[in-house]
Amino acid sequence: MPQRSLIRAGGVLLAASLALTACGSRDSGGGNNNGGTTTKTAKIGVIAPLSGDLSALGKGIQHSVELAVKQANDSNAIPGWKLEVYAVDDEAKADVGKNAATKLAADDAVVGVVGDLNSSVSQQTQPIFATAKITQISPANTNPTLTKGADAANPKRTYATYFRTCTTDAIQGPFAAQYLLANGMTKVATIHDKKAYGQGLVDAFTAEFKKGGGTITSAQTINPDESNYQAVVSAISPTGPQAVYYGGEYPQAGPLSQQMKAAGLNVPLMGGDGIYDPKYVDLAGKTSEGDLSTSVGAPTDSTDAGKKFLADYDAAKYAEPAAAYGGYSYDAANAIINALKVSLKDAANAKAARDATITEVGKVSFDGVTGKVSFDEFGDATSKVLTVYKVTGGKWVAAKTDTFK
Ligand code: ABU
Repeated sequence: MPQRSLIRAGGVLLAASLALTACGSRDSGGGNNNGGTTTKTAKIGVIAPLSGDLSALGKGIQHSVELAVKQANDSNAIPGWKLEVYAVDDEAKADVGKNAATKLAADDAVVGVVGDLNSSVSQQTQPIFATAKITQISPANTNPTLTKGADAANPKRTYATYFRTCTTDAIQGPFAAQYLLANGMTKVATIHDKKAYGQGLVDAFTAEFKKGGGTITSAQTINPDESNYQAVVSAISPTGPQAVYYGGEYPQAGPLSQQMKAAGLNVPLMGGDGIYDPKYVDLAGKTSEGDLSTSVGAPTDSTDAGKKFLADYDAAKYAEPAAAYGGYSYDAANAIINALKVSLKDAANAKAARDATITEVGKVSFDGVTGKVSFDEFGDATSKVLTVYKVTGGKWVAAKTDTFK
């Protein structure tokens, strides 16, 4: 493993690596004689935004995978093998993600990857991992086309190597629509950032909202590279919405909420999991009180398994919090680790286990920190739990958790 990657992979692994280096050098996925016992190395990649606006989420993904790998190594979960984390930065950009995925695929020791965060980035990395026969599990991609293809009426699995532990916007958008309708909000304006996630989320929301008798008073888009949304706010204000539904992420949603309220449009902004982060409240300011989001799963601290994960994460003293996708990343890493218990058993090296790892990940079924972890025939998570959060007292507070029906 290149020294630079080890540093990126976090202090715990850096320390582990230095200890291993003291025992002798090791090749990529081959054997290493460590005090008379041969130990082979397999790597789990992390591909996520580790710098830039979304790095708060990306770092939580990275550290959660590091925690799962550390626990697996500590318990000697795969006899004869040590796992390492190889983390690369996709910067939340499709072209950067493509290069980062190519780097991971070129390392023969990589057998599975957790990421990406952004659906628009995974659209570019999926074929790279598929060609290399590397299992990819996203803890955060919610765009439905990544698993079922573009034709929702005739779903076809896109890549046998791709799985996700979170649910999709085909469920998240309608869940939000039903919540607003149930709370008497029948007139809503929509805005999205024209990216795969934002547009898909708003489309799914709109279909369910109209089906339930709601009216979309205005449908607008923004350019995510801009920060002044006055033109859009001016366009939707006269249409009298009771809420604004936003498809996109918190770096744009926070300022949008702030500018809406400053212009006198005092209605809640609601978004999906892309705005469920404390940074949204920081950016939107005090007037974000009452704003809403949905996010995948139940709140992590609402279950015993989730509480234990968060306690272990705190004890490991990572520099950044687990954030919205920590639990899903930890479960994704453990899905790969569970598969590796079978696929690495008789493998001569890590690369030789890639094919079997894909098959074994498809078969996993275990109680994770986000609930039961298993995948359907498309690679989607079988769990359909979502939560609505409301900004209350300056932070996100769970308002409703349910299984989508
Ligand atoms: N699921 C929200 C953010 C990531 C995505 O683009 O899907």
